[in-house]
Amino acid sequence: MSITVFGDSISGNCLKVKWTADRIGVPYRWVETDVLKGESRTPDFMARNPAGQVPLVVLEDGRALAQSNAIILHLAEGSDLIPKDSYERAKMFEWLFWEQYSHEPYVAVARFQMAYLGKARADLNPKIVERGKAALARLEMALEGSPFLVGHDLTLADIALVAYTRVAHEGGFDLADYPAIQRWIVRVEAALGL
Ligand SMILES: N[C@@H](CCC(=O)N[C@@H](CS)C(=O)NCC(=O)O)C(=O)O
Repeated sequence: MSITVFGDSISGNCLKVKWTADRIGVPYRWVETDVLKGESRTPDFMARNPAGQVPLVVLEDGRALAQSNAIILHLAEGSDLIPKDSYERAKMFEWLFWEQYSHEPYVAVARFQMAYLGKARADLNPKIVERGKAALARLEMALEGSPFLVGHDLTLADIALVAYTRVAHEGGFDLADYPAIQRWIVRVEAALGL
C-alpha cells in the first residue's frame, strides 16, 4: 500500500508533491488528472476534494489532504526539508504563505493563461504582470545573498517557489532579468535531480 497522488503533470502545485515525495523516498501511486478536461470536477473527484482541485493526496488509511503546501509539509515531516530551528522553520512558512498569496496567483496564472489558454501576453490583466514582476524582484533580492531561501540548505520553501518560477518564461516573464533566480533554479533542480 502506498499513498495516492492525484495530480496534473502540467501543474507546478502538483509537481511540488512529486518532487518532495521523490526527494525523501515516499512511495506513491500517481493518478494523472487532467484539469483542462475537467477531471478534478467530476462527482467522484469532488467527493474526495470538494474544492475540485489537484493536487490531492489520499493517505494509506484513506484520509485525503489537499493544498500543495499542506501536502508537502505532511510528507516532509521530520525530514531535512524542514528546518529544526524554530526561527528558520517559521521563515520557511513565511515563504510558503507568500508563495500562495503573492507569487502563484500571478506567475502561475500568467503562465496558465498564455501556455494553456492561448492568451497573448498583451491580453493578460496588467495587474497580473505587474505583481508577477514584483514577486520575481522580491525573490531576486532574497537570493542575491543566499544560495537557498532559508539558510544554506534546500527546504520546502525552495521546492514550493521553484515550481512556477522555473517556468515563469512561459508566462512571458524574462528570467534573464533575474540572474540570482537563474542560478538558484539550477541549484534547486540539481538538488532535486530534475
Ligand atoms: N492553492 C492550491 C491551488 C490548487 C490549484 O489551483 N489547482 C489547479 C491546478 S494547478 C486545479 O486543480 N485547477 C482545476 C480547477 O480548479 O478546476 C494548491 O496549492 O494546491
